[in-house]
Amino acid sequence: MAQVVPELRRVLDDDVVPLGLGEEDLVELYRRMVLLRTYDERSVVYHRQGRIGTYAIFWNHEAMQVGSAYALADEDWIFPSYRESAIGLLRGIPAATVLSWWRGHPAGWWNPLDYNVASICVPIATHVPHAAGLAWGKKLRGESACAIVYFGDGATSEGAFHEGANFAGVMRAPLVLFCNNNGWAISTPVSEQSAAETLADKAVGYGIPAVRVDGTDVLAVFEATREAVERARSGGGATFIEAVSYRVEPHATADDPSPYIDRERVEEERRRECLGRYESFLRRLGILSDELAESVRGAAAQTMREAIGAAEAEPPPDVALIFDRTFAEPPESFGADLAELRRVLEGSDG
Ligand SMILES: Cc1ncc(C[n+]2csc(CCOP(=O)(O)OP(=O)(O)O)c2C)c(N)n1
Ligand SMILES: [Mg+2]
Repeated sequence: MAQVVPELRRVLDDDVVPLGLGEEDLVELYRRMVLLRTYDERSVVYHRQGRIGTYAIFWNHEAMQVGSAYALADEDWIFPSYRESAIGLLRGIPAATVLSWWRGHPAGWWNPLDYNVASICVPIATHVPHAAGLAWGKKLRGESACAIVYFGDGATSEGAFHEGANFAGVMRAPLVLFCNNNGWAISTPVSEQSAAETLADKAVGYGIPAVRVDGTDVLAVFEATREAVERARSGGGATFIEAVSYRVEPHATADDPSPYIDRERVEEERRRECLGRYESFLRRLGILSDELAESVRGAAAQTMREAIGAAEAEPPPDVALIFDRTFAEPPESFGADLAELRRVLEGSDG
């Protein structure tokens, strides 16, 4: 029977490099974490300037996203939730595209086949069955690719999570179920979300092996995901990874966590946030110099400056888009509705 070891796996504190990772990999992991960190911090500023709408902050989630994605091959599929909105950057999706998504602009959507990255999923857990189905399809076709699906602690209470996990377990689908357990589903703590001792326990009921890992330890996340990917490719089916952290920022820019959050815990977690921890590790190993850190940060800042410029240069979408792609054969009334909408908009300043 599948069993869960409740302890969290950690690597960074031991100053050992996981087998198979060279210095170049370690620097590349750093570059990717800085890119996501910069994306996130710029997005919050961009939101404050009123240039994007509500934004789901992922500060201190970078180790989970970068470490897990680094264990994948390009043929493997990524199914992000809104918390992993920028994970496609690691697959070459332009930052301007993701910024446009948050601007609600049609330039913010991409063809998933171009990057093997599915659309960003906002409804909680509804993408878990999609990912399970895609992974099963890969297996049916005899392809070696697998899929990874990201979701939060709260998502493990949703029906779609259980349907997807059961399906992946029964079909031995090559799927990595990656649970970002950041302690909160908006204002609901994990303790009120589930009576299970750990969220990884839920995988046991579906016959899926599970592992718990320190979500702020990029190398531990990488190792756990690499094992899950190896299992998936070798016909061993799905794995559940519970990556544990603590949300130190609001759920999203529209949230005020002050009435419910544990402020002391936030301060404590901020002191051991994932990028700083990884930087210290690299410095202890003599891999990261001030010059290298500065050039990596400079490159990420430049990427974001250009991306913001490119997103803002997008012309406003035509309102006809509201009616496009809703029906294969649109009802006749749409013509009149669109004409009415144009008439109203022309009469207003918008
Ligand atoms: C099906 C569905 N129900 C409710 C919501 C509203 N909602 C948005 S985020 C959220 C909390 C999700 O928490 P968790 O799964 O832990 O993910 P996190 O935001 O912490 O990454 C909820 C309930 C939603 N988006 N979709
Ligand atoms: Mg959560």
